[in-house]
Parts: sequence; structure tokens; C-alpha cells
Amino acid sequence: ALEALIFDVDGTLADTERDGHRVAFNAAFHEFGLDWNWDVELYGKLLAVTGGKERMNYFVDQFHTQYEKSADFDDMVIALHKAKTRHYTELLAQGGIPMRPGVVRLLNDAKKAGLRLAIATTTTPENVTALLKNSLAADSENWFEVIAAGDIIPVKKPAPDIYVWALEKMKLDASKCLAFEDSENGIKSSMGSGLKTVITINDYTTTHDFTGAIAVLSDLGEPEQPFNVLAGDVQG
Ligand code: XBP
Ligand code: MG
Repeated sequence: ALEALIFDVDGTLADTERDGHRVAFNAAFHEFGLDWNWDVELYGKLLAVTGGKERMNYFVDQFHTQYEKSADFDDMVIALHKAKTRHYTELLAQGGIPMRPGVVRLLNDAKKAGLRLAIATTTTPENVTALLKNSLAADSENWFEVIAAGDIIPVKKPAPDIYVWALEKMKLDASKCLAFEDSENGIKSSMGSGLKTVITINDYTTTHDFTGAIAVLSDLGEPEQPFNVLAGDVQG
């Protein structure tokens, strides 16, 4: 039987990328006097690489090749990323980003049904805490038994490591568990760890390959024919 649900954060619990992370990256670039600007379209391409520091490196290597990296480039990326996290969490503190449709209902129903909850994300732990606190509920960090996030795992999605880590922490077999993702990198990671996966798409991921997903949904809101995870619609 189903015992636990594991959630991705960015794009799955909330639409954080375009109006959240992207804006925070640009604010950090501005703060550091860099003329880098990630518009909505470019950011869609940069999402191919997960992790903020990794994404900045990917940008410079693939999209800004005339930029000359100084000897302390890696240190600058770390400092930039700290500033980006500050901008992002400030944005969340202003209540900037709501949960996606159906997310709050599903989490509450899952808790009532006695399911265990966890998070597996490439984003920074502080970002997860800030989103949960400001957009879900003050105490909602405690709803999740495990929050697997950021650099605790050196190899980020699409590698399965973060999900494997979460499952090990929970001493849980993948077969007893369901993952929720929004992206191709995400489902590669979750399925790579053996997890059945439900996809909710968003503007950045509509064209992604979700082969193997047990369901691909527009969102977790109320369809005409309710899709009821807890009643076993997705056990097969
Ligand atoms: C999320 C990401 C992250 C965030 C930024 O992917 O790709 O890089 O955009 O996070 P997923 P940090 O939803 O697949 O986990 O800047 O904190 O690294
Ligand atoms: Mg995601």
C-alpha cells in the first residue's frame, strides 16, 4: 500500500521559477555590477541545468562565451548565489508566490490519511523553508519528515541521488511511495530511484518528455473526474 508522498518544490508545489528564482538571480547580478540579464525565454533554456550555482556556470560556458572568467570566478559564483538566495527569500517573505492549485488540499488530505510526507529538491534548504512558511503554513516545515535539498547531495537532478537519499532517510522502499514532479530532469531523478511519478506541468515544462509517468496533469486542482491519489487511482 501507499505509505508516503515525496514532492519536488520548484514548479511542482509552486511556480517559483519565472517570477521567483529568475528575478532573484537578476537582482544578484545587478547587485554585483554585472550586466547579465536572464529574460524569460533564456531562463527556460537555462533550466536544463538544475542548481543555481551550476546554472550560472552553464550560462557563462554556453550563452555568454565572451565573458572572461577571473581566477576567483568560483568564489564569485558562491557569493552571487548567497545574494540570490537572500533576494529570493525576501520575495517569498512578501508572500510573493502562492502554492499551485490543489497542493494545499492534497497535502492536508495526505496528512489526514496518515501518509508520510517528504521533499526532494535541488534548491537551497533556506528557500524551501521560506516557501513553506510564507505560502503554506507557519508550521508546515514540520509536516515533512525529510526535507532533502540543495548541496546535501553533490550530484543534482536528473541524477536520482536526492530521491535515493530521501528514501534511505525514511527507511522506505520506493514501491511504497509516490513522487510529484514537474520537469524532465525531475522525473529522470525520481524514476531513476524507482519511484512512480505523477507530473504536473507548467509553462516551462509543457514540451518535456515525461515517458514513464503514471499521470501527466495540468495541475492538482479539481478536474471534472477527480483524480484521487489517496483512493488508489495511481496504484497500478
Ligand atoms: C529546481 C532548480 C533550482 C532552482 C534554483 O529544480 O533547478 O536550481 O531553480 O535553486 P527542481 P538554487 O525543481 O527539479 O528541484 O538557486 O537554490 O540552487
Ligand atoms: Mg521542479
